Amino acid sequence: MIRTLIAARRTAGNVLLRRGFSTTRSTRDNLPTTNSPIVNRLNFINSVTGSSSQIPTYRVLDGVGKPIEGAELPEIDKAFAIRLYEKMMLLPAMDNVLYNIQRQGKISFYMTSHGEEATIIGSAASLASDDEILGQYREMGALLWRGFTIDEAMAQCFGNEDDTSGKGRQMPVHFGSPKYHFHTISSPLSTQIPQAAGVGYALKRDPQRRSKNVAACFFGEGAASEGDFHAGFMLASTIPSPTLYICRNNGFAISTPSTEQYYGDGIAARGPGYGIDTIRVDGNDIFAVMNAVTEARKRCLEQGRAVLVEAMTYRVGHHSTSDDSFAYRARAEVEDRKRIDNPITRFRLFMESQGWWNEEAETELKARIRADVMAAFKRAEALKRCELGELFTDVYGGEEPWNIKEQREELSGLLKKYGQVWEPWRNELSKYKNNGRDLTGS
Ligand SMILES: Cc1ncc(C[n+]2csc(CCOP(=O)(O)OP(=O)(O)O)c2C)c(N)n1
Ligand SMILES: [Mg+2]
Repeated sequence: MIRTLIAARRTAGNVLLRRGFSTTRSTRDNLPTTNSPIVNRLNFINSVTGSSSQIPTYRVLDGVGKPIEGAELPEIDKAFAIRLYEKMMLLPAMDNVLYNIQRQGKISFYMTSHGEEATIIGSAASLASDDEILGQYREMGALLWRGFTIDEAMAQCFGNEDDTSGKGRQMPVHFGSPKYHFHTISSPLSTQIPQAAGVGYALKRDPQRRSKNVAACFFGEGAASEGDFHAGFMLASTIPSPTLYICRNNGFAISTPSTEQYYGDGIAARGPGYGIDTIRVDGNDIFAVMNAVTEARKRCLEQGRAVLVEAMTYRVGHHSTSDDSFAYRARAEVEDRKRIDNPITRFRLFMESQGWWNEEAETELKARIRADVMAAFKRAEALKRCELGELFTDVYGGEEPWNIKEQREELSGLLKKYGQVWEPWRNELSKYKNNGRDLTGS
């Protein structure tokens, strides 16, 4: 059968040649649906670099904050450097307090950014303040960079009446802010990845924002194992949009190390598969992150296409307050990473080498930040929750549907019956503004 087919093809080729065609399909240098060159050797590939080496990691500052030979520093002055450093330092200060508050049972949950300060602040500082951010959950620093206050962050975590993110209806760290173009975090992993491709496309279609804004999407290397990663990349690749994907590769997805998360060359190797410009960067080097994100953003806008940045870092903290990471990794490994590759220390050493920072400034900053965070915590703790009836608002636009009405009436009935006579309910009601009277009517 095969021999017959080959013979038929040869005959067809000869016929074409005899009719004056200079080439046949089998002798052209590529096939009709691809520009791939024809070769005569079996060449299996398993690397996007062309050799079998891994994609390199871009770096500007070495482990002790010294610029590496030939690397370009971002153009920043002392004031901007101090702003970066202050925000990097604010993150662990807030993380430590909020983590402990959760341990005291005052908030239900928390997630820290320990170890990822350079990736988060460096990226945020390289975006325009009105670029749309779609985060995963560890990106509180991007909001703080844009002007979200410590009070606002505390209010969200406490779910109190000042919570501008969601009136206390979301879990802690599920921030959102239309004012700061920060789309509300949602717990199911990777949903933000296809959504970002859509946001990028909407930006491209808007004459006011076309070539001006990108959709910046943060996700973890673990989230990249979800189907939505591929759906999102497919969308951004085939329906081009200025979507800037920033993967925080911190080595863990809760207890699953990245070595069990993929067999290929990290997340970066997937970008070229989708025809997406890609770079891998040292995520503990704030200057490398800034240069990479600045260039990636420029490409997004100039080409109207997605770009991928994979920031290599290490999750120093536990995954969340629901995790004890020493159950699956050695304490010594974490201590080593904290010491050797600390993104904050690296940047501080650079600042000191420029004469922009010293011990005195460090002591003053730490004391000021600590006082600010503690004061915000006290204020947040003293505030009540929103009115209980807010539980039912903002679910749908337009007229309230019957099912929401029915649920409100049911709760209202139960509260009238048991709200004051049963102690757990009485205690709980006292935490709401007006003690739930908007529903009980008394
Ligand atoms: C669809 C879905 N599956 C599982 C989870 C549970 N979960 C929450 S965070 C997480 C790990 C994510 O790891 P990664 O994306 O690397 O982010 P990191 O926590 O390291 O920042 C998992 C499995 C979830 N929230 N959603
Ligand atoms: Mg991770």
